[in-house]
Amino acid sequence: MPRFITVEGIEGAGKTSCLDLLEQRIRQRGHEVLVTREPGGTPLGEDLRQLLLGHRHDGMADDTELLLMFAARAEHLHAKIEPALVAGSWVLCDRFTDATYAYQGYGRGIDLQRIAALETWVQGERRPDLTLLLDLPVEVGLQRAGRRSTPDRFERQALTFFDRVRQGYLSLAASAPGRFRVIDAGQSLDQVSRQVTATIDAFLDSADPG
Ligand code: T5A
Repeated sequence: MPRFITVEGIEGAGKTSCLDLLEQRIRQRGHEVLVTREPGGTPLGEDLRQLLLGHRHDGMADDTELLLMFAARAEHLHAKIEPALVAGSWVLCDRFTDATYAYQGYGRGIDLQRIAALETWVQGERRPDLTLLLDLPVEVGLQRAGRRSTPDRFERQALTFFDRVRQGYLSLAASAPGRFRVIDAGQSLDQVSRQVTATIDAFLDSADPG
């Protein structure tokens, strides 16, 4: 049965290298893999991503931001994720609804129950089968992200915002230990890769025993 796997973490956590490694290991076991991202993943979703991350709408209301995230997600599920799973492909997604709980919920302060209501509306029963949370100190993540590009609308938030996001992710992981695997992403790339490999190999073993 195809599986839906998501990768989460604050900015600069190292999701890109983690996704590459996951894709490689899953393909080596003979599975098709679709790699995608949020917000985005479809033409409409990528347009919404520009609106969400760019600076043209810097003062956007928190609820607008939340609804645009879920609008992009509805399109993504409808046009890409669900068809891929139905066709038998595994799906690897760079961020998903845990990011909404972490950023719009814990970060912006939107009531988590309102997010949960949208989650049920947009996703029905669809939830990731496995989520890797790349956890690291906020200062380290932002320093890594900052070395690479000019800050987007989220990267301009204060350190305290990202502290709330990080703690939010850790609370989500603690509340769903069966789905989450927390990776210590503050270590060297080699050490992080070893943890990611061990995690996905164990998951693959349990997904296709024998
Ligand atoms: N968002 C998203 C919400 O608010 N709500 C939502 O519902 C969703 C879905 C998306 C933004 O949208 C927000 C969250 C985000 O702010 P994004 O571009 O998808 O933006 O996410 P970012 O986190 O901004 O992406 P980054 O590219 O910054 O993070 P990555 O992918 O985790 O970092 P990566 O892999 O590019 O690595 C960054 C740098 O660090 C180096 C890499 O080589 C790279 O240069 N690096 C390491 N260096 C040393 N040691 C290691 N272990 C390293 N790992 C990576």
